[in-house]
Amino acid sequence: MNDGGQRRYGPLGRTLVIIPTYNEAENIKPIVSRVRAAVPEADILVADDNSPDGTGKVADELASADDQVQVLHRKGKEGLGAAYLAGFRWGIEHGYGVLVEMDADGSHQPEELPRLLTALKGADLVLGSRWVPGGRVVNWPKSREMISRGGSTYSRLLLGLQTRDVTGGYRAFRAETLEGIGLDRVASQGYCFQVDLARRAIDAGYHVVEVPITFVDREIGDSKMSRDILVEALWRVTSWGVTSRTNRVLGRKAT
Ligand SMILES: Nc1nc2c(ncn2[C@@H]2O[C@H](COP(=O)(O)OP(=O)(O)OP(=O)(O)O)[C@@H](O)[C@H]2O)c(=O)[nH]1
Ligand SMILES: [Mg+2]
Repeated sequence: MNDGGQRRYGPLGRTLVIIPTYNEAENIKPIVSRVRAAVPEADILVADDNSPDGTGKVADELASADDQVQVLHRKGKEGLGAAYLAGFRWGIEHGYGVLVEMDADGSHQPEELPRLLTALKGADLVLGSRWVPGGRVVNWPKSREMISRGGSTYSRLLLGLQTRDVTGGYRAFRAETLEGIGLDRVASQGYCFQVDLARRAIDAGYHVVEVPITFVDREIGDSKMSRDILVEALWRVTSWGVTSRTNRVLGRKAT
């Protein structure tokens, strides 16, 4: 599988952009219209966790006005990872060949999506990357940048990955890659969700490509980032690193 890109890749198939939302009532409309303008052939699935601010209702209005917009209403706040896993399953069941992850708050610019999709023609997974040449962050406080860069570096070193940005959430997957990773085993909680998906794809030998992106800090709405989420990510990544090293020493297969 990881043949340095020499393998022949099948056609991409239909694209589904999954946008998880929790209290993004003001952001959802502009982001949906930007996606529709940037990639008119792609469909959109808003995965809302019953946001108290009525995001789900706004999304329903968008969906009723546009056949290419759908809404997955979920019972309550279960975290970004669980919303994405539900969105991936929905997309695979509905026959999409490409599943895209994108935040609702404008940090991931829809206008950059065509570049990710072009790269996916010769890859199994494309990561929008802030930390490769050409990638950058705009309006992020230095403290946030330090946490994100530090988290990526720590995860890379501990898990032995070459990838520069393992925590980012702007990604395009082939459906076969998600099926091959085995979604049932992915840790769905908090920020380590992105790390877990990336490391599983890399460990399974998929061809993972990083494409530089410009990440723009959210202007409207509240961050869901918390100390608990960070602490949880830290211990999980650490335990994966220790387990995979132990397995390597003992000659066992990865879990
Ligand atoms: N469905 C669902 N979506 C969520 C949940 N938590 C976060 N999200 C969404 O996931 C995306 C990323 O969350 P953000 O709060 O922007 O996280 P972040 O980008 O690290 O933090 P800031 O941009 O600084 O606020 C946004 O579209 C959120 O609305 C959740 O529990 N359920
Ligand atoms: Mg954000």
